[in-house]
Parts: sequence; C-alpha cells; structure tokens
Amino acid sequence: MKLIGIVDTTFARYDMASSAIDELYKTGTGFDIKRYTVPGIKDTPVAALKLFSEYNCDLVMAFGMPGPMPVDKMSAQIASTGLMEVQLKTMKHILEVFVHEDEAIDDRELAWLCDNRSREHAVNAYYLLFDPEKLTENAGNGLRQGFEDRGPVNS
Ligand code: RDL
Ligand code: RDL
Repeated sequence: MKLIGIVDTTFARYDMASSAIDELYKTGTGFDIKRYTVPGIKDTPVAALKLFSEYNCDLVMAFGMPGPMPVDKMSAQIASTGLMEVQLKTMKHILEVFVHEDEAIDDRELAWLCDNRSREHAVNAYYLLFDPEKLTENAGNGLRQGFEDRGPVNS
C-alpha cells in the first residue's frame, strides 16, 4: 500500500485537494491518502517534508493559489523553490499544482481551471507511482493540465 500526501491551503479560493482525491479514487487503488492543510503556499514545503519524513508518504501533491499581486508572485516563487528543495532532499516527487488567480478571466473559469488541473495532475500522480510507462507513452504530446493540451509539432 502506497501513501499519497496532499498539502493544501486555506488561502486558495477553491478546494483543489478534494477534486484530486476524488479523481485519485476514480483512477485506481493501492494507496491511502494523508491530507495536511496549511494557511498559504509558503507553508507547503515544510508540510510536504513532514509528510515524507513523519508519515512516510511516497509522493506529495501540493495545491496552492498564488494571488495576482507582485508579492503573491514572489511568494509563489519562494514556495516553488522550497518544494524543489524538499524533492531533491527526499528523492521523492512533489507535484506542484498551483493555479494563479489571474490565469482565469472570471471566478467561474477559475473554479473550472482549479478542478480540471487538480484532476489531471491527480492522474499524473497515480501514473508516477503505479504506472510510469503511461507517462512515457505521452512524451512529446504537448499535454497541459487545466487548459487545453497544446499537442505535438510535426517536422
Ligand atoms: O507563513 C504564513 C504566510 O506567510 C504564508 O501562509 C504565505 O504563503 C501567505 N501568502 C502571502 O503572504 C502572500 O503574500 C500567500 C500568498 N501571498 C499567495 O498568493 N498565496 C498563498 N499564500 O497561498
Ligand atoms: O509538478 C507538477 C507541475 O508543476 C510541473 O510538471 C510543471 O513543470 C508544469 N509546468 C508549469 O506548471 C508551467 O507553468 C510546466 C511549464 N509551465 C512549462 O513551461 N513547461 C513544462 N512544465 O514542461
């Protein structure tokens, strides 16, 4: 049995973790879930590290919503760097599922984007843990999580 860690925030304006958990259970079996909610994205790296070191998670998904202001973009960069450090230190994957609040044109699209990106990365998480060849099959296909796939280019 594998353990998937889920880190999310109260700052985000959409419950992305619930979308991902729903999608994980639709995708397969063989895992349990440990969820850890923190106030904001800068709190996610240590939460992920604790999920690896104290709970022995095999992979972590980190959900967050950077706001539209320069200070928020800086927070996102800091959080992202922290999540990278945890991955390199633990040699385990963290899927960073951030939806920037200004990626969407309105609240309705923002909710759709959060749900869709979370679900598509949940499937990526499942494949990374249980079926990595599925990802290789899609190498070079211009896949995107959330908005439409870009597709491959032909020579
Ligand atoms: O450690 C407490 C906070 O500093 C931490 O929760 C931050 O991540 C909160 N935060 C900011 O301070 C900020 O300027 C967040 C954002 N912007 C943001 O855009 N998104 C967040 N948190 O999730
Ligand atoms: O950990 C899950 C994702 O965060 C990770 O796969 C990112 O590399 C995905 N990604 C972005 O989130 C992004 O904003 C990518 C790009 N841009 C990009 O330009 N090229 C990528 N990934 O390969």
